[in-house]
Amino acid sequence: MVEKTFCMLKPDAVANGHIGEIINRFERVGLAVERLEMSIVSPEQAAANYAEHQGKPFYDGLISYITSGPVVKMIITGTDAVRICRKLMGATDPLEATPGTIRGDFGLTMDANVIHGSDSLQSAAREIAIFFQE
Ligand code: IDP
Ligand code: MG
Repeated sequence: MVEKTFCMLKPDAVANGHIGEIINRFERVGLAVERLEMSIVSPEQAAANYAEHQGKPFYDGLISYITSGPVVKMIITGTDAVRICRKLMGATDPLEATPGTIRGDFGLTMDANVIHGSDSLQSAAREIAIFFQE
């Protein structure tokens, strides 16, 4: 099924100059970038995006990290876009992420793990609304 998903290159990916290389990975499998914007995530957007993690030990650090510098927000479209994006991203912890995945190739720690991607169609719709007011 043709789907839309939300992906965000996190502040470390932007600061380290990996925007182009990461976007290329989505394009080369045949997914399309439908919308793209660089911005700073507001505290309200961060809290809404990570609502499921509120109260966890890493939550405060996660919110300060995701709001710490520019990110690149994207709507990615294509067949099975949600699951294909998650596959290209790799495991949450770069220590577990396979080489060849985005987190495996560009990340070292769970605190700065390069990229966010919606984990379901429902999350994608919710996150697109948070970040693109669609
Ligand atoms: P996901 O990004 O692969 O969907 P989630 O479990 O939804 O992973 O966690 C959201 C984000 O919170 C992760 O990408 C990571 O940046 C951060 N995070 C998750 N678990 C930990 C942890 O145990 N320590 C530090 N940061 C964490
Ligand atoms: Mg998640």
